[in-house]
Amino acid sequence: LVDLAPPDRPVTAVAHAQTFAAAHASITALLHLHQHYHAGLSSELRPQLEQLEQLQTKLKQNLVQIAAFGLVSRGKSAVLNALYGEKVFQTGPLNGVTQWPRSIRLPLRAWAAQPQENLEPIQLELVDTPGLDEVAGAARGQMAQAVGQEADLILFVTAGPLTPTELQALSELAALHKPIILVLNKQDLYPELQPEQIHAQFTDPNLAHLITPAEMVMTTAAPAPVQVRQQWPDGRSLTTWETIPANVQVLQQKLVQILQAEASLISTTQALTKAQQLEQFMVEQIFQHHQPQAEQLIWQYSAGKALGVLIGRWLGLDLLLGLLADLLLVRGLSKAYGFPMTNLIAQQLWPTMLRSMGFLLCSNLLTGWLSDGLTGLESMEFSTLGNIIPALVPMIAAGYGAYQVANRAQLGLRQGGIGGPQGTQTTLQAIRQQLRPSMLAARLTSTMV
Ligand SMILES: Nc1nc2c(ncn2[C@@H]2O[C@H](COP(=O)(O)OP(=O)(O)O)[C@@H](O)[C@H]2O)c(=O)[nH]1
Ligand SMILES: [Mg+2]
Repeated sequence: LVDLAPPDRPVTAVAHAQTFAAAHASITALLHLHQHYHAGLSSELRPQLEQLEQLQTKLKQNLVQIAAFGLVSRGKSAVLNALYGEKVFQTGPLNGVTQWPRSIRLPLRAWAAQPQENLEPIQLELVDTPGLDEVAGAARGQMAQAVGQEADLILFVTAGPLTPTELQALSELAALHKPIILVLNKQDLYPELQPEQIHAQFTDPNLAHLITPAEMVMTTAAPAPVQVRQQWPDGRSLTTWETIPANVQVLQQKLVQILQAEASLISTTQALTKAQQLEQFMVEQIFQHHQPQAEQLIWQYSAGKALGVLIGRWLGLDLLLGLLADLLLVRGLSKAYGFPMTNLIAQQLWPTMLRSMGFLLCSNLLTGWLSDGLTGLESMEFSTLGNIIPALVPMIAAGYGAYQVANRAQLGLRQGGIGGPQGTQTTLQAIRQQLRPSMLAARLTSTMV
């Protein structure tokens, strides 16, 4: 099992690295499973496999993606520039300055307040996006969805009170279960605006729960120059333009504080959840593809088992032959679907196997009782019945038992990739144990359905 820091110990650099590594191992195992066992379906599964590979790379690099969202001209590009410390993204008062998503990377250490401050070895990627109202309708929705899906943390940049479009966009983003920081930019133009005022605008309870005033930060990313008139004692006056300094320090420190405590938790939770979705989709495709073959197999083995049991009864080997047939059926299904029969699946399968044997045993008792009753009747028709019924009952029991075993085996194989000690489910559970109630990531899982 993954050995992660217990919740009461402070999250250290080691714990972050371990968390990233555990999630990386989980996704690598998943990729390996599909590349090894489903090579024949690789073209059908290519898009999902590629996305898994991207997740794998991201986790290997301890990468956290921070994307700026918002309507046009709220200062998304300006906020990211100020955070980066250099003008890397184009800004401007006109619509359409930022045409498509762009990004830049920096280490979290670049944000150390003092050189001796020991920040986590985490890579940040700042992603700039066009305004949500900037690109044409459908394309906008898709682009926002795509970037939103990938980002680990969202900076939603606004200026002044929120518009209905912004509230709508925020609700949609909240449904993605991502941490959102609401950046109240252009503080120089709206000095009176308070986070509580913005929070009062939320009518969506999900949103109000996800973004509290603590997740709102005021910034002045690119203050407009103001005209200053200097009056000299002798009556002369001089008018100059002055620019107050940009201020994104509070936002930067807020991000540092969140990332120091929970960068790996935020990132890996989202990566593993995404991996599970991809896995479920792929398994569905694989099962559909192999379904006809598997159904044929189940019929063959059930019929074979019924026949074997009938013959076995004379030798007193029917239970043994029944069990053997069930085992062969399970092995056949595992091969047909291309999923390995793991110990875990086998363990989960045993009760059904035993029940299948139980059916045979009961059918033997019932047959004995029936043939005793029927041989008492002397007439011709009844003696034929007396031969057929005792033979039919165990055959039906054999077939039914095999059918149940097949069903249980299919269920186990379906969940095989996700389960197990290195499975995404196990790793996610271990990671969630590290969450403390005060964390942003804890709030995300609690809203998850
Ligand atoms: N007064 C003021 N203007 C800002 C501030 N931040 C950005 N701007 C200006 O708003 C305009 C739009 O900024 P930009 O970053 O391009 O917005 P984007 O479309 O959201 O990326 C630019 O002219 C910026 O100079 C701010 O804090 N105060
Ligand atoms: Mg921009």
